[in-house]
Amino acid sequence: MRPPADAIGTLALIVGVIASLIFIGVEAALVYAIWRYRASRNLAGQPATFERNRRLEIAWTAAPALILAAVFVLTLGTMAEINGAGVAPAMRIAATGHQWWWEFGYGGTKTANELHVPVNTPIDLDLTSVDVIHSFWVPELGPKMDMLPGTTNHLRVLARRAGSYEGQCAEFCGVEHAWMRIRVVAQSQAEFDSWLAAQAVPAVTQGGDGERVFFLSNICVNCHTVRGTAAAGTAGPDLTHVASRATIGAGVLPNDVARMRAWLADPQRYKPGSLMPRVPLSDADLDALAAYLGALK
Ligand code: HEC
Ligand SMILES: [Cu+2]
Repeated sequence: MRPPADAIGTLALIVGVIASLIFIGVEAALVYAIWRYRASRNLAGQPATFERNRRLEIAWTAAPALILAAVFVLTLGTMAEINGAGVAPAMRIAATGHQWWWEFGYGGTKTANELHVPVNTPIDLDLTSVDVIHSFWVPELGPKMDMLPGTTNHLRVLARRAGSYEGQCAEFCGVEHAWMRIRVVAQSQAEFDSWLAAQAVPAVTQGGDGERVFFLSNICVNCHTVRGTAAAGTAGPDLTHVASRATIGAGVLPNDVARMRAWLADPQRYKPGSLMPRVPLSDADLDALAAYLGALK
């Protein structure tokens, strides 16, 4: 199957051409009428009036009806195609909206904000939300679809070429809606397999200062999971391999140790209203914590 976005693009092109032809026809008739019946031609008397021109009325009722019927049939075909057209998905990925980040589940392996997919492979995303209505939209991959609390919607996506694709929550979902970006990384099947295998591995215990701070007073671990450790919170993104992601906070900062430290020092500075509170920590603790998270590759 071709990418759903291509099917939508073709339909948009056809409708655009039809609309352009109508526009040109109407404008041409208008210009002609202005010229033909201009005042300087000084035609005598009242202009002719037309009442009950049956042929004309049938024509201007039937023509739009036929055009719309054609567009309707094409739209039904496109809808069937973007839903998969009977092609079974090669893979299902759970995608859950949170205020204001994305959770992706590959079986038991959870990750956040960065969706990895094998290239040229039909994939169904099972979309839901844990809080308000979000909407998953990566324009180059497929249509947008709402994520509703309590139900699961299915969205077919397919990436034709390897590379990264940008997306965005498309349903206003609160103050940080604008910083709810999606990054999709499409990879060859082999690259994808090794990425997923690496994500599935639990974190190794580092035993350093940063790890101690992370578990301190049960603050971070109350909200975050690091698989392989006692940290099992679910209010925030899974951090098991947080350093493997390109950005922090659903796109708000590029991901490196310096920016990680800045984020931890005050998430509210970068994402005001974000559901991660500012945790007061000493400079030394921040350094150690950023180094710990930076090693969670
Ligand atoms: C009350 C729950 C809560 C606490 C406590 C908390 N966080 Fe968070 N954290 C979140 C949420 C929610 C997000 C997502 C913020 C967003 O992107 O809008 C987040 C995001 C993050 C991110 C970015 C993850 C990503 O994928 O971009 C890191 C790193 C992080 N937290 C580390 C920590 C550390 C370290 C602590 C302890 C000092 C901590 N958090 C305490 C809820 C919490
Ligand atoms: Cu949203």
